[in-house]
Amino acid sequence: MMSIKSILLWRILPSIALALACFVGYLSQHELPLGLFFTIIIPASNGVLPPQIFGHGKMKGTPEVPDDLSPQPRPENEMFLTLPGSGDLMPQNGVGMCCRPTAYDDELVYRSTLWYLLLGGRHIDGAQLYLNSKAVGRGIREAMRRGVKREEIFLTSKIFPTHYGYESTMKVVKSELDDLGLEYIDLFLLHFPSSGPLGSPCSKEGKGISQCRKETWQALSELRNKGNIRNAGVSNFAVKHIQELEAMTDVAPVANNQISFSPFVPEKAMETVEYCHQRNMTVTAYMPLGGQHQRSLVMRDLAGLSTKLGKSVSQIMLRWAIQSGCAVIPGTGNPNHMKENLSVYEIELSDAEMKQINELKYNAKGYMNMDTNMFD
Ligand SMILES: NC(=O)c1ccc[n+]([C@@H]2O[C@H](COP(=O)([O-])OP(=O)(O)OC[C@H]3O[C@@H](n4cnc5c(N)ncnc54)[C@H](OP(=O)(O)O)[C@@H]3O)[C@@H](O)[C@H]2O)c1
Ligand SMILES: *[C@@H]1O[C@H](CO)[C@@H](O)[C@H](O)[C@H]1NC(C)=O
Ligand SMILES: CC(=O)N[C@H]1CO[C@H](CO)[C@@H](O)[C@@H]1O
Repeated sequence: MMSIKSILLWRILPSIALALACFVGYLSQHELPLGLFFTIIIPASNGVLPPQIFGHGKMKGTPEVPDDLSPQPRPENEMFLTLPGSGDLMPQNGVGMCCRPTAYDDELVYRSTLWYLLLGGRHIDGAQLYLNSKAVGRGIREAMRRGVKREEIFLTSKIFPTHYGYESTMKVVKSELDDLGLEYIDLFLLHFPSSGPLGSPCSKEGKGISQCRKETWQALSELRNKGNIRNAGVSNFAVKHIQELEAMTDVAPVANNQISFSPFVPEKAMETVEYCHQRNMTVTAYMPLGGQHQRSLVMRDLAGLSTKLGKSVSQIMLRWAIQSGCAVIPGTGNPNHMKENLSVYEIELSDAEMKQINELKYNAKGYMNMDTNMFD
């Protein structure tokens, strides 16, 4: 008879190793293994069955959109940022399409997109990495069928660094357009400065990451001239990465940098935002409440202001980012949260209140900093 120890050693451990090996093998055969990883891990770690494995349309969180719901008026006092080059207007208040379980169930993504547009929102933040562009596109097209104008919608997508390279960028933008079922994308970003140890079609030709970013930018500039995308931008870029692109000739201006921004980001990220503003680039702030550690402190320290204004701390922080000259893209699949988040156009913080928030500089310890120099 085998002992428990030897069963564990000879039967169970090898099975686990085999399962892991199959999983890793499966991931590496897939178009965007990292994206697939998130679509499985994010629902699983929230105790939800991953739709990529167990099927879409089973998750709760976003109710069906009534057939007779027509477009509601856009929010009053809506604010916009002007993109350099095209002069396009980007609504400062958007919705994000990643990183929560409901962002990986295609049926819920379809509903969230449709809810958001019918409730009057117009700025949607997507990406190749989120693997949900087909569902976002279905939602947009259904909203258009119900009367929302395409020209009013501002849609962002992003190319992941594992796809950097001239030819590959051409393919990714085409495949995003096919998935979305749209004629053009409003803003297309380089998602990160680098893929770290993971390669790209460009790096496999022996080129360095800086060269690969430039070739990707060249391709985006040409796609912009052809009208496939209306603006080109970057995400998580530090000043030095932006300057490389600014030094190129006959290419698109850098229209946007999407980075993590709150009063708690390190000095380097603050400087990046200042630099972008000086250069008239627009900035989109994600994680405006900081990381988990800052979030609890901010809740405590802004409780008074929250009571005084009759608005939640989250709303105050979204408004802080807007009044700091940035766009925000809070993620939610819940129509009630969408309404709350869109209502930040109703608040206005005084100079003294803005100053009070700017001064909430907790130490950035434990801060998850995706913005700068991640891998270089
Ligand atoms: N470029 C990049 O590298 C990068 C990185 C991270 C994120 N992003 C973008 O930024 C977006 C936002 O990401 P984030 O990290 O800042 O996350 P977040 O939007 O701050 O957090 C989303 C969470 O907040 C909840 N929520 C939303 N509205 C709410 C409300 N009114 N009341 C209570 N809870 C509410 C959502 O749950 P419910 O669904 O239940 O509402 C969800 O769990 C992403 O979707 C993505 O588009 C970009
Ligand atoms: C930014 O815009 C302002 C106002 O339109 C203009 O005066 C300034 O020259 C621009 N700066 C750059 C760096 O383009
Ligand atoms: C009221 C409000 O502003 N709610 C949410 C808006 O979106 C953020 C996500 O960035 C949530 O955390 C807030 O609770």
